[in-house]
This record gives sequence, structure tokens and C-alpha cells, in this order.
Amino acid sequence: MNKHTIASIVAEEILDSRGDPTIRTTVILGDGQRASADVPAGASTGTHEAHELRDGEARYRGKGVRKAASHVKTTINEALQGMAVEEQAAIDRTMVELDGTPNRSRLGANAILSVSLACARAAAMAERMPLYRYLQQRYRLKPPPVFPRPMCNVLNGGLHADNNLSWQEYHILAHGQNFAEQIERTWRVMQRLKDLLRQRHDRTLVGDEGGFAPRLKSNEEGLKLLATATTESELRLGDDVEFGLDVAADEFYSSRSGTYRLSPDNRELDPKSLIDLYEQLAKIYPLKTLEDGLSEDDWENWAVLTKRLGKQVMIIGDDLFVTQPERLSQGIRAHAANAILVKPNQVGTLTETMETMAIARDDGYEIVVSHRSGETSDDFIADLAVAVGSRFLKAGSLMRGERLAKYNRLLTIAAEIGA
Ligand code: 2PG
Ligand code: MG
Repeated sequence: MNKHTIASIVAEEILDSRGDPTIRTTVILGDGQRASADVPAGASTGTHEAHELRDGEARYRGKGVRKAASHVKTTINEALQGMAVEEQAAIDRTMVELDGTPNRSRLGANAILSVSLACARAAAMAERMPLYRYLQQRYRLKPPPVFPRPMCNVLNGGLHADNNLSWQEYHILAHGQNFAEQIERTWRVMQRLKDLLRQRHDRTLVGDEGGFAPRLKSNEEGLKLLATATTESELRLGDDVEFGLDVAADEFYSSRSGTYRLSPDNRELDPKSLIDLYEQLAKIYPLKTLEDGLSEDDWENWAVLTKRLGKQVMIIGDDLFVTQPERLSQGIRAHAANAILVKPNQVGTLTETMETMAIARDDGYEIVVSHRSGETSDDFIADLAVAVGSRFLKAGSLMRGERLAKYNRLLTIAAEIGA
């Protein structure tokens, strides 16, 4: 590979899909080529995530990111100027050392990640390679045997919608000959779901990730609706379409009582009873994935959950692992899960994201690359998912431009490589 030097790095405050400020960073190379990256933001964030730096001033109710953008333009820019943009590990290490805190709180993980991703994109551009192929080459990844399947969030609840559901995400996981067919099947189920909601005079308004946000009688009713929408779309439950849940358990967990309060079910469950409920649901519905089924520090009950359901269901740790190598290693030792959700902004650099995924692969964990609930049209994660052979790409519903940017990028890559 030829080396291309970083001439300068600039950044500005832009707005994400919730209308909140976030950072866009542009890396300019010595020969004038330039590449940008935008950073997403979570709503149901894990306690152990890397720190997202916000201004805390009156503008944008404290959510401004001018300080983070200024760190990019000054401190980071000065340190990285003249480095070869292909030296991703050295670039990321330099930023982590400059920051000097355990959770990136000085420069901000949002500032650091924007530079990290923009550098990778600039390097791919300089090498005249699609980003996924560049990443495969840089990290010596074998062309993976799987192409990501869409993990489409068609019902939104929890912190992502103003309805009454405790559970945050209900996913359609369609099988199909190829990615395009999986998308078409997902779309079919989603449209049928919309018809069903209309017939019941329910709302067809959507939540933060583009999924419908109806008011239901129970959390399980969401799965029932998905099942009806599937069979009425002439698709078979299990064989053609599986379901996934991200319950985001921390959002309905009370650390004081150690229990989970389910709305609108009006039930309060201890961890064992909640696991019983999941087990029951997995018997009735084709449940393929269960994300953040329990609270983020309850390693012991995670292990119980995995023991009881792990053969049949992908038990995915999101807030549990926060894409961090140490948390994942701890989870592996505790047999806490069998899959990991990967969100680069939970850890802060591409290098560490890759490190976490290497650990996951070595230990036979499934990988699911994911968006955040606050997104932009940046489609980096689509290329990342292809490069590492992620089992699924979780990017929200098949609605709203910032979600479709990712699925559309996968459609393009699939067409390019015949997946
Ligand atoms: C999640 C994500 C993305 P957020 O919990 O998996 O769907 O939500 O970005 O709000 O953390
Ligand atoms: Mg999650």
C-alpha cells in the first residue's frame, strides 16, 4: 500500500436524526483528497460506554458539540498532521494517549471516533477501494462466508417512542436467497403490519428508528402482531421469517428492588421470572435473537439466561459489553452471552472496535454490527458489517433516510459482490 499523509482535519457541528447536534469530521490528505465521517448517538446508552462530550451550555439544551469539534480542529489535528492515513492503529493510539482518560472524557469519544472513521474512509479512497474491501485488507480478514442479514426494527418502544411498550425493539429477520430478497420479504411483513395497525385504528406513526409505535395491551402483543403480519404475507414463521427483540432491560429495571417493571403489562418480575417469560416466548414465537434481556451488570443471571436459551437463541450483549474488549472478555469468562452488538461509538476508535470483534470471533461469539437511535446518513457500518462477516446488520426499520442509507449501501455491495 502507498502511504498518504494527513494534511489537516476539520470538523463541524451538524444535526442527527433526532435533530440533536453531532460531529462531522473531514480528513484532508496531502494530495487534496478528502473524506468525512459523522458520529451517531444513543438514547438508551449503557453506563459503561465511552464518554460522549457535550457542551453543557444553554444552546441546544446543553447538547451542543462545539467543544468536541474544536478538539478535533486543534489538539487532534496538530497531533495527526503528517501521519500516514493508512496507519490506523497509530492514529487511534495517538488520540487515546492524547485523551489520557479511561473513558475518553477529555477529548470526547465522539470527537475521537469521527476522526478514526474519517481516516479509514480517506485511506480507502486513496487506495481506490470500496471501504469494505479496504477494511478486509487492512485487518487481514478472509472474505467472510456470510453476508449480513437485515435486522429490521419494525416496532419501537422504550426510550425510542412515545407509546406504552417497555421493550425497545421488535425485529424482523427474514431469510431469503440473497440480501435483496431478504429486504423485499421484510418490506412485505412491514407493510402488512401497517395494514393490521390501521385496521385496528392503531397509530402508524413511527419511533426514532422508523418502526411503528402503537399502544398495545402487552409487550407480547407486539410479537403476536409480527406473527400475524408474517403469516398473512404468505411467509412461514421460522423458515422464512424469524424475530428478534432488543428489550433494553436497563430501561425498565429498578436497581432498588432488583426487579423489572413491564408496561403496559403491569407486571413486576424478578430476574428468574423474566427469564421464564423469555423461555416461554421462545417456545411460541420463532425468536432468533434476544438483546439486553437483563440489566447491564447482572453477569450471573446473564449466564443463567444463556444456559437456558443460548442453544436456540442468540443472546446478544449490548449495554453489557459496550463494544469494549475488557467487558467482552469478562463476559466470555462468565459465559454471559453468545453474541455481541458492535457500535463503534461505545468504545471510541476503529482499532478498538476491531479488537473487540477479533476477541468475539476467537471465542465463537456471533457479531451484530449496529447503528444508534440517533443517526445520520453516514453508512460506514454497512461496509464494516460486510468486512467482518457480521451475522446481521441492525439499522432500524425500512423507513427514514438515515436507516435506509445503511440498507441501501448493503444492497449496492450485495449487487457488487453477488451476495
Ligand atoms: C440499542 C440502540 C440501537 P441506542 O439499544 O441497541 O438500536 O439504541 O442507540 O438508543 O442505544
Ligand atoms: Mg440495544
